Amino acid sequence: MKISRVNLYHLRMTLQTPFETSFGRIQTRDSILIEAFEDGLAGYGECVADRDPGYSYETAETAWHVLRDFLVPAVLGKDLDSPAAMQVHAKFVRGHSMAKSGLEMALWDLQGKREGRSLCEMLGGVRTKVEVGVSVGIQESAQALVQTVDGYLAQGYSRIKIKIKPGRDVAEAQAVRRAYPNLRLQVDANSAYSLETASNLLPLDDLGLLLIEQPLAEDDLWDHSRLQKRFSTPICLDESILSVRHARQALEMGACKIINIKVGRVGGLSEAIAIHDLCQARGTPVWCGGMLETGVGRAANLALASLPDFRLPGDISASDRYYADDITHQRFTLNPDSTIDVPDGPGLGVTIDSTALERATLKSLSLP
Ligand code: OSB
Ligand code: MG
Repeated sequence: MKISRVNLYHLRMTLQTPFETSFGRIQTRDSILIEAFEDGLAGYGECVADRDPGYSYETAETAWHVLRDFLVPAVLGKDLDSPAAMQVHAKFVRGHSMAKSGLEMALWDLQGKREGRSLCEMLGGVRTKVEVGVSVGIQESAQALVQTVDGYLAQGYSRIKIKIKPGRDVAEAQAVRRAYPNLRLQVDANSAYSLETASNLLPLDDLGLLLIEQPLAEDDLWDHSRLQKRFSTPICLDESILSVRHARQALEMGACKIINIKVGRVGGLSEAIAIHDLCQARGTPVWCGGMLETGVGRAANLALASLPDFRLPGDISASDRYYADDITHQRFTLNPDSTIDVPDGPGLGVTIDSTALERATLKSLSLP
């Protein structure tokens, strides 16, 4: 394929409810929509960098800069054998995984549309629907948390993840466990602890959690390996795994027993598949994380989660959990068995609602 033009849209969308994690509380979500053209056909990708550098050092502004000044110029007019070939031209850019990932995604969508194949089919997916759960932000109190969880269970979600931070952890998890003895439950600390302060989390080991996600710093595989020895609950890494090399080293070190794969964090669908394949070969389960995506990124996550080693429910909730005014015509809805259907149309299988896109756009740019 050969890309002749790329449009960038910096979006800001209002969340249905504020979302609070150990790194802050947000009411709106930024992202960049990437629209790549070949012969009048457009492919779409989502860059999940947010306004603030809380989860990652990338922001919508750094990603805009890197896309505009480096990544898009590096692929315009180049002959690309495959969407993944874009990574060869992007190699001179160190890091900036979310920027790279959004561009690669647009090429997958374009190729799928050209060939009339769904992303699920292109990636080797084996399921027509995938199990999903909800990631619940930090609430006012443990009691409010149980009430919020209640609401999601009533909607049909059968796996709950709760966000924790120091001082808002064990009591919260115990309260949810007491209310729902058999619920599939997991926690996510988003790097809020050190090896020392993580001792406070030891009571979590008695709650039968599916996993404890990213307790320690993102650049600290070694201390995660020490911590895992103290817990029988599997540690799952999110922020720490930026590539298939990190995944291999984490597994060899015993730093985790489960890996959360996010397309944006690892630099694109091709790297996500490489991590999936490595984990599958080593008998390690993976699951698909979420970044509060719009319908574009959500479609990609559903396709990815249809691969065989995605053995735990993903953070891929229904569209209405996130935005009232999404940018795709398609709305993803929850089936009664806590699954969401994998899109089967060409490429991502979604179309852009240009009116909603216009409402969400802060600025746009056409290249060259
Ligand atoms: O750590 O998994 C995370 C959202 C933004 C940044 C980081 C995370 C999250 C979530 C939300 O947990 C998952 C979702 O998209 O529903
Ligand atoms: Mg996480």
